[in-house]
Amino acid sequence: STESSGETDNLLDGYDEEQIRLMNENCIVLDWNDTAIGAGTKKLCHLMENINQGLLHRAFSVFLFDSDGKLLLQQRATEKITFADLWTNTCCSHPLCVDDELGLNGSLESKIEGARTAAVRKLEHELGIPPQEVESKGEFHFLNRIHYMAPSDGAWGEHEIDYIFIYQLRKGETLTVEPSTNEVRDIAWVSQEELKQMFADGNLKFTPWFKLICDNYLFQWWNQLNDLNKVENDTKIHRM
Ligand code: DMA
Ligand code: MN
Repeated sequence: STESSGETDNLLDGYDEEQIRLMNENCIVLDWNDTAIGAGTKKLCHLMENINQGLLHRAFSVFLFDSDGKLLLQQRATEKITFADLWTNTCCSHPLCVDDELGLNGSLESKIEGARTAAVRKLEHELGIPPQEVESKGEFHFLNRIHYMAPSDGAWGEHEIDYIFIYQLRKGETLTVEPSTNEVRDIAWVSQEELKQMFADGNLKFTPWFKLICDNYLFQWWNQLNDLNKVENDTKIHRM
């Protein structure tokens, strides 16, 4: 069902109007093999009471690197309903139940292409990066899929199969980045050392999926940025 139940209507009281509106987007509901089995609103998919009964949806995470190997991070806006104010990777969101994001023939290739289309859409929406720059100045690499669950505050949380992408800017290219204040509070371009210093700073807080990906994969990938073909296109779903 895509309708909200009466008992959960008041859960959104007091939040930002734009973020409440986005809770009506239709996420892709999945079985544990990443097959689309229906649609569910973003609100429905992010309520722990549904997640605790197994509700799972599709997501993507982009790690965007400049040609010097610096990673673009964002601090989520205070307006976000889940994981507000936390530092995280460049951009995360959900492919929606629309033709060009669903992966229409059900193959992994078409699902990756759908997630990539959603990534281009949200790089513009959250960070103001023009799609034509994304398409012309660098390349996406699909790394793998990570299945994880993480509670946020109160009633909200995540339970996703997350398509992980590295985007690499080509030598000499730069991107226009103009963050939307409703989505992003701050940004930073960091080296591996600078990110490790951020992790060591007790005043900074990070999203659970970003920590998970950093602890298990990111630094290995980061050391292979010039030779990603050895690590990309892993078809396995990694359960964490
Ligand atoms: C959801 O990200 C996706 C992952 C991988 C956590 P999000 O909460 O930033 O989604 P949105 O930007 O659509 O609110
Ligand atoms: Mn989600």
